[in-house]
Amino acid sequence: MLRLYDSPLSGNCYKVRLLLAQLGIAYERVHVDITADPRPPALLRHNPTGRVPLLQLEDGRFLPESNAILWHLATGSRYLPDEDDGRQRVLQWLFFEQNGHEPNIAVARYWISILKRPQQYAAPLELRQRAGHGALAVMERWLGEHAFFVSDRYSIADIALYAYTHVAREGGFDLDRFPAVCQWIARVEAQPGWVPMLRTAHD
Ligand SMILES: N[C@@H](CCC(=O)N[C@@H](CS)C(=O)NCC(=O)O)C(=O)O
Repeated sequence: MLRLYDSPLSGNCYKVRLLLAQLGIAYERVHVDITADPRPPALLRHNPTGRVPLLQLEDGRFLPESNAILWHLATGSRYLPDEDDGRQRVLQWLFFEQNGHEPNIAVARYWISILKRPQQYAAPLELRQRAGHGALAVMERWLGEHAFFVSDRYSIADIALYAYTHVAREGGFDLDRFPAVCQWIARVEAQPGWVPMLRTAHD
């Protein structure tokens, strides 16, 4: 059985849980406390960054990085196009998510809602919030003309971007400024097999 090293508070882990639910794949969860320092040695052995999510495959190999895990699990399914053009566009949005979106929106949420120390991070927080609103504006422009990010079909590009967008308010982001993004969030939540994010450290 697949084994997911997982934190309930992490949007990166939620991406994987959401896709596994939609694919109907059973898995075992190993709870990791992402606020603990230093990182658990078992994690560091199998992921040089020591971060979650980390997926142990059925053959024993370990796969880190949420979007690499999404790609692996979605291959051959309806959540990743077969043809080159669609796959390249999925990659385009996965890189955007990791470069322009997650480092701003997820990190602001972590400082405000998980560590609960916004004052300590006041200066970088303002920069991340400005850049995160910029990423939401990119999404708003695209979603003003498209139902989903690739080929107007729900894919892992949507899962990757949805994970932290739908909780962006927890990072101080004003989603009301982005109506097309809010409508897309509702479309994602209407997909078959959708499951909510876990909400507490004990889930
Ligand atoms: N690029 C990585 C980021 C992973 C990441 O930042 N994981 C966080 C939880 S969302 C974590 O493990 N934080 C604890 C730490 O940095 O030690 C991915 O997409 O999987």
